[in-house]
Amino acid sequence: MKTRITELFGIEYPIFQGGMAWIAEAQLASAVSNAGGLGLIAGGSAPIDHLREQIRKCKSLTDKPFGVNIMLMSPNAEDLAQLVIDEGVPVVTTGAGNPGKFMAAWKQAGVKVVPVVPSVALAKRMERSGADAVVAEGTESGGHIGENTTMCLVPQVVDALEIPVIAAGGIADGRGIAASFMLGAEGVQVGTRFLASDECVIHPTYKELVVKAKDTDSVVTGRYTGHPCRNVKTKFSKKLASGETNGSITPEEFEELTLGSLRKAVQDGNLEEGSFLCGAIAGMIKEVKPCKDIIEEMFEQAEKLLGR
Ligand code: TUI
Repeated sequence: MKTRITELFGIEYPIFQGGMAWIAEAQLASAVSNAGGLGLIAGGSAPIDHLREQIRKCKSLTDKPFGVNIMLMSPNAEDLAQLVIDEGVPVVTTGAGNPGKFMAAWKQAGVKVVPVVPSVALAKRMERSGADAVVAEGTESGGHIGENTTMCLVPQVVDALEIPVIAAGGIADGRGIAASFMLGAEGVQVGTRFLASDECVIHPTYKELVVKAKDTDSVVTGRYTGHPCRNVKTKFSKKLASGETNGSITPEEFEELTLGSLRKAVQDGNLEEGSFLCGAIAGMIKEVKPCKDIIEEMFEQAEKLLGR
C-alpha cells in the first residue's frame, strides 16, 4: 500500500505508532519499525540522558527509520528537541502544543517533522511552517485529546492541506485503516492497539485492562484543567471524573492527584492512583500479539476492503 507517507518516510506500511509517554520506548519502537511501520520513542518528560539511551538502543535494534515524539508541555521539550538533532533522528512528531519555535532548526537539520494536530487551524499553521505531514488526531484517542472526532476532523484537514495527512484516533484494525483512506488520509497512527502487543513493556495489569475493556470503558478526565485525557475506567479515573463533575475535587487538587499517575499505571499497575491512558477503541482489542502480526493483519484486512 504505497502512499506519499510510505515514500516520504521510507517505510513499507503507512502506519505510525503513537508516541505514548512512559510506554513507547526502544523495544516497542524498534518492533514497529522492524515490522515495516514507523516506530516512535516518546520523549514525554523524560530526562535527556534517558531519551538519548533509548534512541541509541533503538538504533541498535533496527536499521529501519524510526522517530521521536516531543511532548511540547514537557518542561525539557527544548533540550529534547535539540537532542533529536544531535542524535540524527530522522523523524519527529509533536503533541500537546504548537511546535512552531522548533521547526526551523529541525528542518535545517534535515529532520522530517510531523505535528499531531486536533484542529484544521493548527494543521494549516503547521503546513505553512514547513511540516512534512500532519497527524490529524480525533478525540477517540487515548491520552491528551482535542474535541473533534476522527470522522469529522480528518476530511476537513485533508481538504485544507496539500501535505499528506495521517489519521489517528479509534483505529485498531483494517476497517479503521480503510475508513481513514476513504476520508482522504494517506496513513494511520495507532497507539492503543500496540499497548496490547508482546513488545510493549507495560505492567501486565495495564495490558489486561486494555484487553478486558468494553466499548463503554473509556472516560475523559481533566476537561476543567484545560488538559483533557482519555483513560480506561478504573476506580481512580471514575473518582476523578465524579470529583470534577460534582466539584469535590478542585482543578488544583486534580493536578496534584494526577502528577506522576501515568508512571504509576505503566510501571506499577497501580489501580488506586494510576492513570491508564487508553483510546476509546480498546473495547475491540481482545488479544496480545507481536507488533508484526498486528500490522500485517491490519493491512491484509484493509487491502481486501479497499479492493487492492
Ligand atoms: O499529545 C497527545 N497526547 C498525549 S500527550 C500526553 S502527556 C500529558 N499529560 C497530561 C496533560 C497533557 C499531556 C498524553 N497524551 N496527542 C496529541 C495532541 N496534541 N492532542 C492534542 C494536542 C494539541 C492540543 C493543543 C496540539 C496542539 C495544541 O495547540 C495549542 C496551541 O498552542 O495552539
